Amino acid sequence: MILHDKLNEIVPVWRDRARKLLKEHGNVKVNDFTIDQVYGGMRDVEVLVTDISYVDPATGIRFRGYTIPEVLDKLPKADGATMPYVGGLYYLLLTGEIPTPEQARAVEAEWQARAFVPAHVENVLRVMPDETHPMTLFAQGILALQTESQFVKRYRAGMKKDEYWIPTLEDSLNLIAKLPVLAAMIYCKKYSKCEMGQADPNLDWAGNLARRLGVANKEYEDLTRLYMILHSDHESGNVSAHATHLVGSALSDVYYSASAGMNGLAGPLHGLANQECLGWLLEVYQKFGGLPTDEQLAAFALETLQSGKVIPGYGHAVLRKTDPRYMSQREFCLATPGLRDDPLFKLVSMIFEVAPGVLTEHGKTKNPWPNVDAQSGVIQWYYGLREWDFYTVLFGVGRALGVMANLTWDRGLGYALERPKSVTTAMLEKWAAEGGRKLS
Ligand code: HAX
Repeated sequence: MILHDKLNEIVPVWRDRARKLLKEHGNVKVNDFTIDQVYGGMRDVEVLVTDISYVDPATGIRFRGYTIPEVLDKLPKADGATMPYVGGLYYLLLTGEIPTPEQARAVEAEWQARAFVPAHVENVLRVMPDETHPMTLFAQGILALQTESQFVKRYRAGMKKDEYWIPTLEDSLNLIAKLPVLAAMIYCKKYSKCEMGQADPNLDWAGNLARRLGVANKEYEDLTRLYMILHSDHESGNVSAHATHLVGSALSDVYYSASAGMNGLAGPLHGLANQECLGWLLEVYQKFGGLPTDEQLAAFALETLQSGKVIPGYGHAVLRKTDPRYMSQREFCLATPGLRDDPLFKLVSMIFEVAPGVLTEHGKTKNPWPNVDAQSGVIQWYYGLREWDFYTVLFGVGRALGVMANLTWDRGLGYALERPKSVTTAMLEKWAAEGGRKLS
C-alpha cells in the first residue's frame, strides 16, 4: 500500500530526529517548559486550575482538601450501610462543604427523580453488534442522551455567560442520575444475564447500580459506594478529566464532553488498565495452576516487561507512592471475611510485594507502586461480576461525578476555550541550537 510503504520509510527518520533532539537538548527551555515536557505529554506543566481535588505526588488524592479516610469518615452514611451516600460526595465535590445527612439525601432524591433512561437510548444499545466493547456502548449511550441537553436549548434561546453554569448543572444532574441505569443496560445487553430496566425508587444511586448488575448483596452495595467515591476525581490533568474539560471549553454540552472523557478513559494506559489488570492476574494464576512462588512471579513480571508490555495497575504520571485508592480497596478486602482469603486477592497482595522491585530493577518507570486499577477488578470478580471488559464502565460511572462537578465550575468561572499553541520540529531544533527560547 502506497501510504503504508512511504510512512514505513519516513517514520523511523523522524523518530530518530526527535530522539536526537530530546537526548541532546531535552532540558533546553522553550519559554517556561523544557523540550522534554513539550514532547513528554506535558508532565508537571502547571496550566490547569481546579479546586475540586488535588493529587499530591507523595500522599495522593484529596477531595476538597480531605483525604480518602477523612471523606469516608465524615460523609453521611447510607441507611444501614458502612459507606457514605455517593450523593454526599457529589455535594462535597460541588460545594466544598461536608453535607448534612439531609443534604446528602436531597442529592440522592434529585438523582432518583431524574433516573429514567429514554427508549431511544436503549434502542441505540440494542442495535449495536454483540461484540461491541462496553466502553463503546457507554460513550454511545451518553451521546444518545444528548437529545436531553438543557444547555443547548438555553444557549440557542440566548443566555448570559454568567448563567452557563445553571443548565450545565442541570444537565450534569440528569446525566449522573441516569448512569447506573445506562451501565446496567449495557451489562444486560452484553452478557444476557438480566433484562434492561429502570431504577428502583427505593434504593440510593450506588445501591441501584449494584442491584441492577444482579448482585443483591448489602456488602456489594457498600463496595459500590466506596468504588464510586474512589474513582470520582483525580484532579484535572488525567486523560478523562482533561478530555471532558477540553471539549467542554468549546461550550459543547455535558453529554458531548462526558462522552469524550469516556473515550479517553477507554485507553489501556488509563481506565482500561483495570480490565487489563484482571487479565494479567488470571494469566499468572492459570500459568502456575494457582498461586506462584515469589520467584516465579518475579520472573513472569520481568517476562511481561521484556516482551514490551506494561505491568497493568502499576506506575502513575503524577503519584510517586502507593495510590491511597489502592490502599483503601485493600483495607476493604482485608476487613471482609471471604474476600481476604480469596486466592486472587492473595495474588494481588503477592504482586504488591514483588512487582515494585521488578519494576525498579527494570529501571524505566518513575513510580513502581500500584495505582487504583491494581486492586479494583479482583473485588468485582469476587462478588460475581466476572465479565472484566465491563470494569472500565464502572470506573466511568464513578469518574462522571468528578468531571461533571468540574464542568459545572468551568462554566461558573467562565473558563476560556482551550487552545494551546503548537510548533514544528525545525523550530524546536533552531531554539535548541540557540540555547532556548524566551517569550518576547
Ligand atoms: N510497566 C511497564 N513499564 C512502565 C510502567 C509499567 N507499569 N509504568 C511506566 N512504565 C514505563 C513507561 O512506559 C515509560 O517507558 P518509555 O520510556 O519506553 O516510554 C517509562 O516507564 C517512564 O514512564 P513514567 O514516566 O514512569 O510514566 P508515564 O507518566 O509515562 O505513564 C502510566 C504513566 C500510568 C501510563 C504508566 O505508568 C503505565 O503505563 N502503567 C501501566 C498502565 C496503568 O496502570 N494505567 C493506569 C494508571 C492509573 C489511571 O489513570 N487509571 O485510570
